[in-house]
Parts: sequence; structure tokens; C-alpha cells
Amino acid sequence: MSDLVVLKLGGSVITDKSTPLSFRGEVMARIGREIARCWPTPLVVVHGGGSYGHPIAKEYSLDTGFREQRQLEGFVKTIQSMRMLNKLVTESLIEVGIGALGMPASLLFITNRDQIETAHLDIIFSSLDLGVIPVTCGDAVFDRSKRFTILSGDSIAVYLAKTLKARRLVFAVDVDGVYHIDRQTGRRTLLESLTYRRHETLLYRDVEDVTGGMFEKVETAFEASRAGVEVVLVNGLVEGRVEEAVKGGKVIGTRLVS
Ligand code: IP8
Repeated sequence: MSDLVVLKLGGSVITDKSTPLSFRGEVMARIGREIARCWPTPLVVVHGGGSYGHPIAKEYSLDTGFREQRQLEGFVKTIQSMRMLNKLVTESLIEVGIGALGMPASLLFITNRDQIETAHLDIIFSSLDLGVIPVTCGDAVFDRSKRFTILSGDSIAVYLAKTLKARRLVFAVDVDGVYHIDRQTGRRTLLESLTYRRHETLLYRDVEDVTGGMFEKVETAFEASRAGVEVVLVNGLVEGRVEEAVKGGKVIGTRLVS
């Protein structure tokens, strides 16, 4: 187990999902400053698609794989759009003095039926070796069976945390963590820790993207937890939580318990 931390920045944290192509520059700058204070923790940053990825991916049904010629336009447009967002995220980190290198997932991963089959990790290893933070993202990628698909940032973050044997995986989301919702009263209680059993019984009420909502996120995150990675979900919109979670401190959020 290394000291590596994988940080997944949710698309709903770094973009405004109600408006296409709206980057939350101030939020990202603040998260950048928090990351800078975590130095010298080795870190890999993965971000979601938010308003740069999901609207186009949905419009062209990219998650279904190749069905018609028209989708190719959506495939390349999604990749272009995610490159723009990846560049903005990487630039925000560089602006606060962090050595960061953007590397869109379309050039790193090939999937087979949505599962990562080939991963070009050399670039990630070399970056980490040099003390440069790799910054990748959910993306449209080639798929051996479906021709292409959408690979979520969550799947990438979990894959990297497991493969690189990270100590910790932090999900920065736009809520405080996972909630228990009382079926009768509708009252929500934040769960500080969450077992898989409990997760299966919870009500998850959120809008689903092409890559799924909170249920899918937690489901995927448990794969890392089962592999021995500490997993915590925190609110990336609240100052200080990303920093504390990356450092492994006590923070408001939900920890997964395997
Ligand atoms: O926002 C999906 O990544 P996610 C990326 O992490 C695209 O689910 C291109 C929709």
C-alpha cells in the first residue's frame, strides 16, 4: 500500500450542471489551493463530465455503443468537450503552483463492454515519479465490443485506486455524503459510515446521468473499499473538506466500511 491518494472531483462540483459548458472556476481554484496544502502527498486527480460531458453524451446515447453513423459526431464532440474541461481543471491547478498534467481518458483507456480492458498507465507512473499530478477524467472511449462507450470518472478513480494500490480514494461530491432518508417522514440523516448491506437498503433520490447517480457511485466505490482502499465521500463545495479528506483527517462525510 502506497501513500497515494486518488481524488475524484464530481462534475456537479466543478461545473454548473444546469447550464451547458459552465465551469466553476472559483470552486476549482479553491480546491486547487486545498490540494496545494496537501503537498507532498502523491495524488491522482480524476474529474467528472458535468455540463461538459453529460448533455452531449445523452443527446447521442453514447452509453449504448455504436448504433448509427450520427453518433460519431457525438463521440468526437464529447471527447473535445472533455478535453476543454480537463484543460480548465489542469490550468486551475497549475495557477496555484501545482505541477499538473492533463491526460484525457480517451487516450489512456480502452474498455470491453464498459469495463477497462487496456490502460496505458506508463504516463501516470512517470508523472507520479516526477512529482507531477496526473489529471484525467470521465470520457467517451473506444470499446472493443460496443465500438465506443462512456467511461465514468468514478470507474476510472476506482480502477486507478485499486491498480495503483492507493491508500485513500476521496470522492468530492455536491452533498455532505450519503444520507439515510426516512421513508415515512422524508427526513434525511447523514451517514458517517456506510456498510455495503446498509447501502443496498437505502433510498437514493437523485437525477441519473448516463453513468448513473449516487447509487452507482457508491456501488462502484465499494469495489475499491473491498480491495483495501479507504474510501470517503465529502462535500467539495464546502471549504476545507477536500483538504482534510486527502490528508486523512476527521471530516464531515461518509466513509465506506467493507
Ligand atoms: O461525470 C462521465 O463521467 P462522470 C463523462 O464521472 C462523460 O460520470 C463524458 C459524460
